[in-house]
Order: sequence, then structure tokens, then C-alpha cells
Amino acid sequence: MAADTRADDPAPIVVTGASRGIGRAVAVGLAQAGHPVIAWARSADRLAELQQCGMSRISTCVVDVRYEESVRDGVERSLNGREAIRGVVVNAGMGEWGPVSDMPFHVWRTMMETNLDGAFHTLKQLRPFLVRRPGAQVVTMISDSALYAYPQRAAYCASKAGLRGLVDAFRREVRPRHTRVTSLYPGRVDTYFRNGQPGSRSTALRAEDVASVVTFLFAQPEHVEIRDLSLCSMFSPYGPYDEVAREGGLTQDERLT
Ligand code: NJP
Repeated sequence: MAADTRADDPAPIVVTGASRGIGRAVAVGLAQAGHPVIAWARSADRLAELQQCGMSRISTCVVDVRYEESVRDGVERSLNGREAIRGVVVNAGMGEWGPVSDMPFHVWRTMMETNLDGAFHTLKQLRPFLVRRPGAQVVTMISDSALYAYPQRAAYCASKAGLRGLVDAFRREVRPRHTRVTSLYPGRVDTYFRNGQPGSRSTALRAEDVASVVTFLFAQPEHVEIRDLSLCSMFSPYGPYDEVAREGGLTQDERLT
């Protein structure tokens, strides 16, 4: 039987797409919970700002997950001789909406390269470091768009459905080595996604909501495997489910029925 989570475990957790949005909140949340964190993203300035926010447990590395060489180089530079990691949060991603008929091929390709190739390179390059530490964890930021198809989102849905398949197969490959793999399926989150600004999607989940779920996952004892987790705001629809809780709750009449 495996031991419980080791509180003083010095092995770091890699978070991809950690310069802003969900990834940044996850990096901060994990560091606050006591984990050493390695934050990856392309924007050196935003990574520098993340490091300056007083988080001595966070180190950073500029990595573009679309490219195998960049990920390989990032692994080498950020792990710096370490043999094992505590886990990875595969989070880097992007989305652009548009009908198939109007979508330029380069936009389709960029979504595939970022959301799907990026996860492939990350999982492939980090696998040896995961399996050397029994109980290591992989958390992947998938989407309700992997479970339900939406018009205007064919490229994003395809990339996230592909990611779901990749992650489910990877789970079976590494489970015998005691690596745990969780697929997260968030609904709308109030971030910079699709050129948004935090605050513009007030009914959505906050990045910190998702981060607290990720921190919870990394606090589980090593025999606990949480495979799939859907999460959404009560004030946003999820997949085909349009029903939303109303701000302010039910009226007096509704409470009686
Ligand atoms: O988006 P945003 P979210 N290489 O734009 C990084 C999924 N999701 O936090 O490289 C490396 O605020 C980028 O950094 P930079 C979504 O599909 C979201 O909402 O410096 N990093 C930034 O840190 C995605 O997988 C919603 O530009 C790359 C981060 O990714 C994940 O959640 C709903 C990169 C994006 O931050 C985080 O998205 C849902 C690259 N090539 C799933 N390209 C939602 N927000 O509603 C981008 O179901 N990044």
C-alpha cells in the first residue's frame, strides 16, 4: 500500500501555460500549498512578474509547447539535473471560434499544435520524470468542448476531444508505474481566453476556483486516483445544459413550488 502524500516532498510540479489565467492561478495555489512549482509559458515578461510576486517556490522557464525542441530544451533547463517530478498540470491552450467554412487553415493548425501537439510533447518529455516518483500526478485542462460539440467551435472541440483520447490512453500506459492522471473538464472560466479580460465573464468560474480544485487533487493520498472531473459555475450553462441558477436565488413563489 502506498504512503500518504509526503508533505515535505521537494519534487516540483510543472505547470504549462502559467503566465496568466488558470495556469497562473494554479501555479500560485500550488506554491501556497507548499509545492515547488516550475512555471512554463512563452511570455518572459509575465513569467518574470509571476516570480516577483513573492513566490520563492516558483521558478520559471520560457517554453513554447507547440515545438518538440522547445519542450525538450525546457525540460533540460528547468529540471536542471533533477531525476523526478511530483507532477505536471497540462494547461497551456488557446481557442478561436468560427465556422468550418470560414476558418483559415492556419488557425485550425495553431489550435491543434497548441492544445494537442503541446500536450503530446509535454507528456512524452516528462514521462520519465513522472514514473520515477511513484504516486506522481498528471492533471490535464481539457474542456466541456471535448464532451459536447458546439457550432463555431469545430477546431477547439476537435483539439480537446483529441486531447481527451491522448490523456485516456496515456493513463493506461503509466498506471502500472503508479502515475495518476486526472482529466478536468471545466465550463466557462473568466480569464484572458479568446482575448477576454478577467472580469468580463462575471457568471463564469474564476481561475482561482479551478486552481483550488487542482490543489485539492495534489493533496490526495497516493492510493487515490481521481480520473475525470467536470466543474462549472452555477451561473453558466455547461455543455447542452442551459439551466442556470439565478443571481439572488429563487423568488418567494418559486420556493413554494
Ligand atoms: O486562457 P488564458 P485560460 N506554449 O488565455 C499559455 C482551458 N479552458 O487560462 O505563452 C506555451 O488566460 C499562455 O501563455 P503565453 C483552455 O483551453 C479554458 O482560460 O505566455 N504556453 C497562457 O499562460 C486552456 O487549455 C476555459 O501566451 C502557451 C495560457 O496558455 C486552459 O484552460 C474553458 C502557448 C492561456 O491563458 C487555460 O486557458 C475550458 C504555447 N504555445 C477550458 N499558448 C475558459 N477560459 O473558459 C498559450 O473549458 N499558452
